[in-house]
Parts: sequence; C-alpha cells; structure tokens
Amino acid sequence: MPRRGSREGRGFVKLVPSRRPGGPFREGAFATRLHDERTAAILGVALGVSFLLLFLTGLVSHLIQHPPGWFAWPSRPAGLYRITQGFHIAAGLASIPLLLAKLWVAYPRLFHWPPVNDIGHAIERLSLLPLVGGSLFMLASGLFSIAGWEPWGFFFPAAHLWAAWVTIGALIVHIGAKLPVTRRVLARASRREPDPDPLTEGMTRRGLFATVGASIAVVTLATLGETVKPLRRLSLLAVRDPGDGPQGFPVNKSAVAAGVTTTALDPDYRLTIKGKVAAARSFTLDELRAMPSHEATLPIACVDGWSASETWKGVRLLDLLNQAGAGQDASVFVESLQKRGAYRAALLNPDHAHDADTLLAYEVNGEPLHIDHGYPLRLVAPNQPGVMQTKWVSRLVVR
Ligand SMILES: Nc1nc2c(c(=O)[nH]1)N[C@H]1C(S)=C(S)[C@@H](COP(=O)(O)O)O[C@H]1N2
Ligand SMILES: [Mo]
Repeated sequence: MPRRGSREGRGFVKLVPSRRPGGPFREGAFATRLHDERTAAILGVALGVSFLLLFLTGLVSHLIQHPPGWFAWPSRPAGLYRITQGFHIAAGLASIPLLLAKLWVAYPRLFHWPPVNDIGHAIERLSLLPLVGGSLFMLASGLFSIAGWEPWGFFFPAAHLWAAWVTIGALIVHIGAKLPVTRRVLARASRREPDPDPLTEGMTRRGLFATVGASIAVVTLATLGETVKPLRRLSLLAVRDPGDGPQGFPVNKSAVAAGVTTTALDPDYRLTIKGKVAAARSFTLDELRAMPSHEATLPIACVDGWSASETWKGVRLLDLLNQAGAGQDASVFVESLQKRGAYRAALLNPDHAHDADTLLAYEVNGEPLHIDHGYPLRLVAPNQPGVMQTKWVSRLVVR
C-alpha cells in the first residue's frame, strides 16, 4: 500500500503536466544553428568580457568622483581618464547590438521543458530576471543619459551604479551555471561542420556574427568621433561634436544655465583661499594675471564620453597653495560662483592639488576664457573627469 506522503508528492508533481506541450515547447522547435548552444556561447563570451570591462571602467569613474578613504586616483598619466571613460561609452554602445543578438539567440530556451529540472536550474533561471532586466536597464539608461534625455524621476548615476551591482552579481551566477556548457561547446570548435544551406535554413551562423560585427563597427565609427577628433566627420550618431561650441569645444552647462552671468562679470570678483592655511588670501583677476603663469595642454573628458584637448594658461594651484601656506598633504575643495547644482564644486585630492599642471585657467588657446567655459577662472587638472573641472571658480577651501 503506497504511503500517504508519496501520494502527496505525486500530486505536487502533477501540477506540471507530464506531457510536453506543443508550440514553442515541442522538441526541435528552434532547430537552426542560430539558436544553438555554440552560437549562444560565443556571443555570451563576447558580452561577458564587455560587461566586465564596463563594470570596471564604470566603477573607476564612480570611485574618482566619490573616493572612499582607500582610493586615490593619481594625476598621471594625464589622459588616462579620457581613455577609460571613452572606452566605457564605446563599449556600452557596442554592447547594444551584442545584447540584442544574444537575447534573440537564447530566447527559445525560455520554452525549456520541464520548466525546471532541479534547484540549481531553478536558481539559474531565476537569475535571468536580474541579468536580462539589469542589462537592458544599464544599456538603455546609459544611452538615454549620454543623449541628454532623462525622463526618470531618479538621479542617473545612482541608479546606473546600483543596477550595475545587480547585473554583475546575476552575471557571475550565470557564468558559474553556464561555464561547463560553454567549455564543452567551444572545445568542439576545431571540427568545422559545413554551413547549412541559407536557402532552406535562413541566415548562417557566420552571417549572424557578420551582421552583429558590422552593427558594432557602424555604431563605433559613428560615435567615436566625439572623443577621437580625426573621426569627427563620421560622427553621424554622436551626441557631441568635440569641435562645436565657443572657442571650438563643447559646453555642458552654460553661464546662463548656471545663473552666473552677473557674478562672473562683476568687477568686484575675488578668488579666495581659506580653510587649513597659514593665512586666508584673496586675489583679484589682475593680481592673478600678474603672478607667474603656466601653460598645459589637457583634455576636458566628460563622463558622457566626449572629450576635447585644449591648451590652457593660468596660475598653478600649487603656487596659490604655497602663497597661502597650505600643507603638502592638503586636499582642496574647489567651489564655483554657481549657487546650486551637483557639479558646482569638486574635491581635489593632494596628488591632483599639487600637480604642476593643475591650473586655475584664465586663457584657452591664447584667448581669454569664454564665459561659458568658466570665465573668470576655471579649474583644469590632469587625469580628472570633466565634472570635476569646475568652472567660474570663486573659492578654494583647503582641508
Ligand atoms: N560650475 C560648474 N562647472 C562645471 C560644470 C557645471 O555644471 N558647473 N559641468 C562640468 C562638466 S559635467 C563638464 S564635462 C565640463 C564641461 O566643460 P566645458 O563646458 O568647458 O566644455 O565642465 C564641468 N564644470
Ligand atoms: Mo561632463
């Protein structure tokens, strides 16, 4: 006589019909090689590498802007941030065709029968929700943000960062679950099978990869010009032309938008230095111009992926710090005339504050700074994100 418990057990299993349903669930419903494990694995490896590099470059950019105690971003090499952030945006854009292809190749797996084999399989399938949702959110929110379109009520960097942790966590679970299959199907690489007949089977696997590769090439060539100047003319999809704007380079926040049109032109303008100094000081623009000047060619590298290298002239921050008697380990909080807004001030770590090329610039490319570029004074520092190159500087607080 069967025990009660086992009969109950069978009753539970019966919730899932024992017969495989038809339609997309039937065996061989997606028989072409475009949906097979090998195609999915190849796209998966490419996407996995891209996502890990996106995560690292994104994390670096976040840490630079919100440094915890253990993190100090160096001021050299001067153009490094331009490269890490330029790469972040380029890899993010290139991942869009890659992700779409991967989802299309893998979607038949949603119709797996039975829906779950065991607990491990259930976890792997559940992790697809944060993985797919997170990936779509990351690429879409990044794209909207660089396009200057933020229809959400939340602050982009925070949402982008938190979704990144969720996505990368789900990705690690996914890699762990798929590693054996991936290794097995990729090891079979050398035994090349003939391509299927394109007339009866539609696109070949090689055709799919060529299409994805061509899409990536087009997206990259049509946007990279916003940071690689020789490609400017190809930049049909780029949001920014790095040569467009007053004095030949872009403006993110204009003087009007920042509300500084009167204060920046005020004849009573003074730059003040205070905080942990031997003596607080203040300087008129003429006094600053009379000090030894220094020139440096440095990029403005925006987190949005555009960048422009210019030749700046101004006083060294180091000279001002020495005049005020600040210590060698001083960090400097640089504040703008702009009263409100997330980017009205930036904290320079000691390395950046004491770099010989860190300037409070009053000229660019031989001309007095345009008001939209920060007249009377803007900060420029080597290897620093654009958001921390404060414009319309009015106060330095030494810490
Ligand atoms: N005071 C102030 N400085 C600022 C900003 C700002 O909004 N306010 N924007 C920053 C950002 S995001 C960038 S990329 C650069 C843009 O510099 P540009 O306008 O000279 O090209 O300025 C930075 N300096
Ligand atoms: Mo920026």
